[in-house]
Amino acid sequence: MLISAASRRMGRLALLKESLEMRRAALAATFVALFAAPAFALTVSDVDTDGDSLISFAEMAVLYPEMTEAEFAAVDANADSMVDEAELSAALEAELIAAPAQ
Ligand SMILES: [Ca+2]
Ligand SMILES: [Ca+2]
Repeated sequence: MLISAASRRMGRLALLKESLEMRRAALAATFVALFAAPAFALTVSDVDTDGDSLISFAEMAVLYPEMTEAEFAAVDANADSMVDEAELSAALEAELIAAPAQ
């Protein structure tokens, strides 16, 4: 009697653990799908040539020779003349700029 109650509880725990793990795996897959999307694959380090973790207009022009200063200013949300990681990903998301073909 005692043993069967205990083993029933163990079974329920195992089921709970399994469903939690499945949920975690599904969540992880969602994250991968969101952040590994090729459209958002560009990061600051791909564009930054002097290693200050910021993209200047000159650095941006290497990858985007067509970009005007006005377009750069639209990407530079805090108007410090540099594009940081957050501004770059926001610009990619808003399709202000397109990630170059890999
Ligand atoms: Ca730089
Ligand atoms: Ca900025």
